Amino acid sequence: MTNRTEKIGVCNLCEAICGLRITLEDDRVVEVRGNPDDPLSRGHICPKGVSLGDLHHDPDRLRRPVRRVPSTGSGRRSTGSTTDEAEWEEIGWDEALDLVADRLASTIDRHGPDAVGVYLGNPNAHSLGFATHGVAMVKSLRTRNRFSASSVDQVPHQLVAHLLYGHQLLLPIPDIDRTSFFLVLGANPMASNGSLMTVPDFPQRLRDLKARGGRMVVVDPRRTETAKVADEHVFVRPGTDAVVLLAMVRELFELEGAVRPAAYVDGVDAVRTAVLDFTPEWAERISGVPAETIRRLTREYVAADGAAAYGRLGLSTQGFGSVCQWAIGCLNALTGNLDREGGVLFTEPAIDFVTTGLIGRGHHDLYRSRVRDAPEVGGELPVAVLSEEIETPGDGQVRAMLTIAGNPVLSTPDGRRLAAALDSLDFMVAVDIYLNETTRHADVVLPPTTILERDHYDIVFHGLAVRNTARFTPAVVDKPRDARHDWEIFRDLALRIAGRLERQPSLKQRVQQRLRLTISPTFAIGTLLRRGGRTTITELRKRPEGVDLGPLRPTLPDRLRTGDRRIDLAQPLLLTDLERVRRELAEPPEGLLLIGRRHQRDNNSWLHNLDRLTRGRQRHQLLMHPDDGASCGVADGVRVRVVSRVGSVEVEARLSDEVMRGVVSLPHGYGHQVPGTRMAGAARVPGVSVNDLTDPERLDVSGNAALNGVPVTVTPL
Ligand SMILES: Nc1nc2c(c(=O)[nH]1)N[C@H]1C(S)=C(S)[C@@H](COP(=O)(O)OP(=O)(O)OC[C@H]3O[C@@H](n4cnc5c(=O)[nH]c(N)nc54)[C@H](O)[C@@H]3O)O[C@H]1N2
Ligand SMILES: Nc1nc2c(c(=O)[nH]1)N[C@H]1C(S)=C(S)[C@@H](COP(=O)(O)OP(=O)(O)OC[C@H]3O[C@@H](n4cnc5c(=O)[nH]c(N)nc54)[C@H](O)[C@@H]3O)O[C@H]1N2
Ligand code: SF4
Ligand SMILES: [Mo]
Repeated sequence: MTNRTEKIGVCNLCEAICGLRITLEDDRVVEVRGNPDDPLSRGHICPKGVSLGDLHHDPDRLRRPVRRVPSTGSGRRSTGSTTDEAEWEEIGWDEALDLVADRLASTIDRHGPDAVGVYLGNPNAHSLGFATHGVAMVKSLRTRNRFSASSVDQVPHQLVAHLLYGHQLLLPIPDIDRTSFFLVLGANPMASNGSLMTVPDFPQRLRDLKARGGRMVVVDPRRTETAKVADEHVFVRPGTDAVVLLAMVRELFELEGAVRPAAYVDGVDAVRTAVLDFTPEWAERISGVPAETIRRLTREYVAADGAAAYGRLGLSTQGFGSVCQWAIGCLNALTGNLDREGGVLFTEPAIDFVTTGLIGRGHHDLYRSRVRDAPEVGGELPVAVLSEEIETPGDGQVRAMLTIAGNPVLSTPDGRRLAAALDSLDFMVAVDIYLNETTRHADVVLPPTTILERDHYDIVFHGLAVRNTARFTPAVVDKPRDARHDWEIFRDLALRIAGRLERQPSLKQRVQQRLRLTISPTFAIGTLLRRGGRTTITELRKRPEGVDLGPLRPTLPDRLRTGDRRIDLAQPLLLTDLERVRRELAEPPEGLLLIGRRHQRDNNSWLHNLDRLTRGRQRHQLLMHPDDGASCGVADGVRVRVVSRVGSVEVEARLSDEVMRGVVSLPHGYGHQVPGTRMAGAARVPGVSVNDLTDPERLDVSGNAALNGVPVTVTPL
C-alpha cells in the first residue's frame, strides 16, 4: 500500500519564494500546490513551482559525482578527447573531492590564488547552503578572479545602493500593496514573478492596486505580458531610458512643490544642474517617448498619493544601467517617495543581512581586472572579461575554473568564445546538477541535492520582499544516503583545499574555519534569528507556513549605512557618467536593436529539460515588427540570420507589432543543440543562444554587460 502524505514546502526557483503544499506517495512527489496559509505568497504558484516534483525525479539530474574519462596523456588538453565526445564515469564523493582539492590547491601553489577563477550562477542566491558555507569557501580561495551572474543582471542596483544608501543590498522596494502610481521600466513581473522586489502573486496585487484607483505605467520596447495589463504602456528605444529618466528628474525642478526631499538628502542642487540639458525634447528624439508623455508622467507621478518608480533587468542590462538606477533613486528621493508608505521602502527582515554584516556593504574599484583594467564591484569583476582572463597568458592568468550553479556559456556575452576558453583551461570543476552547455567542459561535476531534499530559509529574498515575513522549511523528502547537500560540498572542499595548500593559514585560522564550516545551515539560521530578535527557529518550526512580521515601514535615516546616515545624490561616478550619456546618446541609435525576453515557463537556461514546462514547444523565435520585416524582406515564419559584431545565429522570425519598430527580441537561455550534454528534454527545444550575439565589449560603468540594445542585422535565409 502506498503511503500518502502532505507536506509544506517552498519553491526556490525564482525570487517570489512561494510557499507550497506537496503531496507525496511514499517518496514520489505527486502534486505541488500553492499554500494559501503562507502570509507572503498567499497560495500563489506558477507552472514552474508545479514542476518541482519533475525536477526532483528528473532522470537526467546528476546524483553522484562524475569525472570526464581520462584517456592517454596526463594534462587535461592532452587527453585527446574533445568536449564534444567526452565520456563520463561516476566516482565516489571522497575520490571526487580529493581530486578537485588536489588540482585547485596545486594550481594555487604553482601560479598563485588568482589562477583559480570562480563563476557563481543565479541559483546560489536561492540556496541557504551557499549563503552559510559557499561564500566562506569561495573567500578562502583568496582569488580576485571572482565572477558571477550579477554582472549580467543587477550590479547597477548594487553599485547605486552602495553609493546612495551605504549598502549594496539596501534596495528600496516598491510598496506595491499601498502605492497609487507604479512606474515600471524594463521589468516584466507578469512573466518573471518580480525581481529585486519579491512579490509572489503579482497579478492579484496589481488587481488590488487598480481596485484602489491606482495606476501602473510600463515603459518597455515590447508590449509585454505586464504592459498588456497596465493602464498605460509606453514604447522606448532600447538603451535610451537614461535620457527619459533624466528628463523626468529635470521636469521635477520645473514643477511647483515637486521637489520635497527628506532632511537627510544632500546634493539636490548638484542634481538640478547636472540634468539641466536633458530636456524632454532631447529625450523624445533619442528614445521615441514623446516629450509630452514625459511631462505628463512626471506630473502624474508627483501628484500621486504615494508613487513608486521601479526599473529592473531591462534597465540594468544596458549601456547606462547605473545612470538609470541612479535617476530612479533621484526621482523617488527628490519627491519624498523614498521611505514612505505607498512609495519605496526598505525591508526589516528577521535575518538582516544589512545590519549583521552577513553580506558586505560593498565597494568599488579596489582593484581591477588584469587584461582590460575593469574595476571590481563588491569583490567581483565583470563576467564579460572572463574569457580574456583565461585566454591571455601572463601572471594572474586564470588556469583553473570553479563554477557553482552557473551556465555562463549560455548566460554571458559571447558564450561561444567562453566555451572555447573553458576548453583551454588546465582544470575545471562544476558544482551543478546537470551536464549542460557549461558543465560539459568540466573535468569533474559535483552534484548537490535540490530544494525538496534540503532545509530552506530564504536569507536573501525575505530581505527584498514587499512585506516582512519569515519562514523556515524543513526538507520535504530525505536525501539519499550517498547524496550531498551543497553546504557539505563547500565544507569538504574548503577544508581539503586548506589542508593541501603549502602556504597554510595559521592554526588558529584553521580552527576557526573548521568551526564555521562544520556548523549546519539550519543551526546557523537559529543563531541568526535569535540575533535578529523578531522570531525564533522554534516558532518557525511550529508555523512552517511562515510568520507575518507586518508591512514595510519607514526606517530612515537610521537604516542608512552611509557614514553620516545621509544620502548624497551628487555621486561623482554617476555625474561623470552623464558625460558618456551626452556623447553616446547624442543621436538616436540606428538600425535594429536586439533585446531579450523571458517566458513564464522558463527559468534562465536550466528548466528546459522538463517536458511539463516546455510541452515540447519552441518559444525562441525572433520577434520583429512587420514594418521591419517588410524592409528586411523577412516574412512571418521564415528562417533568418541575425548578425552582430561578435557572432551570428539562425532562427525563425515571427512578425509582431508587440515589439517596437527597430527592435527585435530573442529569449536568452536557449542554445541546447551542442553535443556532449545530458539533457534529453532540453535537446527537444534547442533554440539558439542570444548570447552568441551579445558583446562583451559593451559594459555599463558598473561593469554590467549591456545585453539589451545590441545592434544587429537580420537577413532572410
Ligand atoms: N542575453 C541575456 N543574457 C542573460 C539574461 C538576459 O536577460 N539576457 N539574464 C541574465 C540573468 S538575470 C541571470 S540571473 C543569468 C543567469 O546565469 P547563470 O546563473 O549562469 O545561468 P542559469 O541558467 O541560471 O544556470 C543555473 C545553473 O545552475 C544549475 N543548478 C540549478 N539548481 C542548482 C542547485 O540547486 N545547485 C547547484 N549547484 N546548481 C544548480 C543548473 O543546472 C545550471 O547549470 O543569466 C543572465 N544572462
Ligand atoms: N519565468 C521566468 N521568471 C524569471 C526568470 C526567467 O528566466 N523566467 N529569471 C529570473 C531572473 S534571474 C531575473 S533577474 C528576473 C528578471 O525579472 P524582470 O526584470 O522582471 O524580467 P525580464 O523579463 O527580463 O524583463 C526585462 C524587460 O526589459 C525590457 N527591456 C529590454 N531592454 C530594455 C530597455 O532598454 N529599456 C526598457 N525600458 N526595457 C527594456 C524587456 O522587453 C523586458 O520586458 O526574472 C526572474 N524570474
Ligand atoms: S513564482 Fe517563482 S517561487 Fe513561485 S512557484 Fe513560480 S517559480 Fe516558484
Ligand atoms: Mo537574474
